[in-house]
Amino acid sequence: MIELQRGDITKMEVDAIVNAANSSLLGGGGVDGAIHRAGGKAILDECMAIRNRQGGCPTGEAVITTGGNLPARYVIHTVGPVWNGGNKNEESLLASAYQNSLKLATANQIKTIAFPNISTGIYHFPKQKAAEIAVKTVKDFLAASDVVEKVIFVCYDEENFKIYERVI
Ligand code: AR6
Repeated sequence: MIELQRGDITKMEVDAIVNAANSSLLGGGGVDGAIHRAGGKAILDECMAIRNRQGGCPTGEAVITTGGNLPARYVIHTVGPVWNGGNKNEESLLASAYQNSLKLATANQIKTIAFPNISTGIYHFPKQKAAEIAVKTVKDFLAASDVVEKVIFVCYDEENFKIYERVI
């Protein structure tokens, strides 16, 4: 089951929200900044522990932490690709970011999960193409999933919301 919402992902009452992080896991701007601000220090503490253990999170992969003060119990931090013209494997790396987030959700018995529009802000991935990849990857995953039941795409900007309305 797929849903679409316009708004702020930090407010979502779901089992997990996904963060569009960077490989350092130390926080940043955009949705990453909003999640760390709203979720508090517990999230950053766990990110630091993961960093110390495995040296960050490569592009296309995902890690999981507490949701801290958020309504969501967990935050899944994934790293989308920086758009670099389209010949640097950006499309498959974006699909991997969604897939690996969903695999981690499955491993943690997460039933409901909300995604932001990964890579479409500071990382400049073209929004239409990103939405097509996101929706297809999630649909394919849900069709074969018996743990994750609901995926909510949370669009912060109007342009992405309109694109997702058409793509879904
Ligand atoms: N809720 C939902 N979506 C949001 C929110 C929010 N509160 N705030 C922004 N967005 P971006 P990226 C949307 O730039 O492109 C960070 O510095 C925004 O409208 O957050 O993957 C990280 O540390 C856009 O559609 O992430 C990385 O360094 C989408 O979130 C880098 O940015 C993603 O925009 C990652 O860049």
